[in-house]
Amino acid sequence: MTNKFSLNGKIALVTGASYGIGFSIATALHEAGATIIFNDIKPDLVEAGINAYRETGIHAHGYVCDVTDEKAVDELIRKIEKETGIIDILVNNAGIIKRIPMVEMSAEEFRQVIDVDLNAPFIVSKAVIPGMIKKGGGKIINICSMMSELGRETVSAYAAAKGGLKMLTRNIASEYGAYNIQCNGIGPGYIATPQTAPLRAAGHPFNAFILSKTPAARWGTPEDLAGPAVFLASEASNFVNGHILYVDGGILAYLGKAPK
Ligand code: NAP
Ligand code: GCO
Repeated sequence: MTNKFSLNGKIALVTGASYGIGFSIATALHEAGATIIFNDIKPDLVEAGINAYRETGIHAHGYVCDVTDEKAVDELIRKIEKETGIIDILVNNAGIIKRIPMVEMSAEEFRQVIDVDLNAPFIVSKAVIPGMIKKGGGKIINICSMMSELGRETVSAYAAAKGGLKMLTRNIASEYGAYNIQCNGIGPGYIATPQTAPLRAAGHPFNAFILSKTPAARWGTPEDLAGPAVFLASEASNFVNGHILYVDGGILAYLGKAPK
């Protein structure tokens, strides 16, 4: 049974993975046997990422690439296919959030979030799928969110993007399942990374709020996503397609801690 979770001989691209959730997922995929490729938008972060991977014993291939730039993404995928090989596993992890009340958010700010969190997974998946078809199959994992299911104040663009990403996941599963490509999502709960650092600042009311909404009464860690990512990247999930696996400590199942 453990062999079903092996990624030996597989090539994995994790976008936006110089740190945070992407770094943790890439590390887990490596530990399962995969060759790790990642990109980031800033050269210094790619360099820092390569060094951080090296410190954990991982020889990761790092590239500077803005995932919203279709030409740059196409060039990156062709370069990877030439230098390393056809990608078996794609994790669309790169993402941004802007926390602004909707009526105060400009259309440009809205577009920027949609561009990174929804358009980019389309662009990167579109570039990678032909190679997967040629190779006889592949795995695409889209990093969704609680906001694929729920809304809250100030995150209209992010929720719209992550809701759309849930349906893009299902559509890729529908359109390319016949080519032995499985496309699923991981929906993290509230995870302690730089993206949520403002919400976890000392005394921020959101911190107590999330603890009251999470049965586990803790923030998630990037490492909590490692096992689910290996499962969805491996042959253990070959008949799982179009599924969003929520890794949220039970938030979506829980009304919240009743006041005493
Ligand atoms: P993070 O700490 O903000 O890291 C995001 C990563 O994406 C960074 O490496 C960032 O690079 C990269 N990135 C942003 N825009 C990019 C672009 N245009 N091209 C290439 N790379 C780009 O976020 P995180 O918390 O690790 O989240 C990772 C993913 O999980 C995101 O999709 C996020 O929406 C999702 N998620 C997070 C949580 C959470 O609680 N943290 C929960 C659910 C879902 P730079 O630093 O150079 O910008
Ligand atoms: C927020 C948070 C969330 C998390 C995550 C939850 O402002 O509510 O940033 O959006 O990042 O997406 O799953």
